[in-house]
Amino acid sequence: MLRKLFLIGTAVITAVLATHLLLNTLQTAVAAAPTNTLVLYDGALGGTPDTQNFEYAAVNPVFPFPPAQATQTYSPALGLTILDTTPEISDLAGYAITPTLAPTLSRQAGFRLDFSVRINSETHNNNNRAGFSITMLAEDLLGIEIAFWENEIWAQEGGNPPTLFTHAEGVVYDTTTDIVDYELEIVESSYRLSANGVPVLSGPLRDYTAWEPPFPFIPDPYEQPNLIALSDNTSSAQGEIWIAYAAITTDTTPLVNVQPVSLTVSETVGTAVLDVQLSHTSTFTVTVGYETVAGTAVPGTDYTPISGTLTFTPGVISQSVAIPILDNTLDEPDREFTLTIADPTFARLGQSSAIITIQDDDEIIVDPLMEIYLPLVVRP
Ligand SMILES: [Ca+2]
Ligand SMILES: [Ca+2]
Ligand SMILES: [Ca+2]
Ligand SMILES: [Ca+2]
Repeated sequence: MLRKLFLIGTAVITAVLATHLLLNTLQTAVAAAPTNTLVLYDGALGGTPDTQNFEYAAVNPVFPFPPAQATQTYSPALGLTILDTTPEISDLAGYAITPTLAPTLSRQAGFRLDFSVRINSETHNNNNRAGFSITMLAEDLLGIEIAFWENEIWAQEGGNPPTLFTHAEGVVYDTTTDIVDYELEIVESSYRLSANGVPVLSGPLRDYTAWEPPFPFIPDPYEQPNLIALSDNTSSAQGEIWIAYAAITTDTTPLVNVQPVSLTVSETVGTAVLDVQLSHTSTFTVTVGYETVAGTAVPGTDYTPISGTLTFTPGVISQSVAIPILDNTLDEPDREFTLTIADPTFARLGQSSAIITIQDDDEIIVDPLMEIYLPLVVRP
């Protein structure tokens, strides 16, 4: 029944379970980070995560609520924090991002949690539980909870009971041998986890909001927007977890741009070639639609209209679009039309249109002799 309790809304929890929670109320921002990256914990800087941008809580939720025996210990020699919930399996303990520091986690813009962790030991008495979990929820509460065992990393199922919080997709992985640099990225309706730069697990985001706290006075973490938590959040598992680093980066999806913004070609050119480029490569497959839009240039007369979808597999950063330009022999003004891109997936629109100007190359050649003998020809 008390299978999952959580570590957020600490003010509320404190008021209710003050004697059972260890809270650090002083938060210290860490050193300046890149513009869209917030370092939540860097063990190299010293101290436990709650001395940086996390809050810590530990609780034994089993009546009569004895003090939690879980510990967090900073190891100067290792430069990391050891979270140990092995003394009492029913203890819950771990970290959640300080709510006032949480950035908006937009699925459309994408976001990624980088974390460096070693599962030194983990045991569980329930196939659907793990002694260490990463929980990350977007602003709209869709997200993913990733469970860590010694020999497997797997996703918690969402939806409604009885499938809610059951063992979903997973990958065999040895989490125990060393610190592993993980990246958990969420874009649109998907998550992707990589370990030391290698993709290991991916799947759809889940909705965990159907979970309800066992007591009405306990806040529901799965209703907490922009949640990032690293914890043993179950009474059915325990572990010793080494936590070295965690950082959240927002706006991870690339911008997709048409280049150049304007292009002038002769009507004899054959094809006008433009590039559609990503601002950086993606670990997801990016798609974007494109089409030509008539201006003073007439489709079918001045150019052949085209439309379609470009696909950028992971690692691909640029694609060409070739538009047939139609030649003629008419002396005419320059004409223009537009190439537009729209409806990107796993990317955001940047420069979304380019103007193509078709230059005329024809002149009417007036033969002065024709003016003289033409009348002679047509008149009897
Ligand atoms: Ca709920
Ligand atoms: Ca536990
Ligand atoms: Ca021509
Ligand atoms: Ca012409």
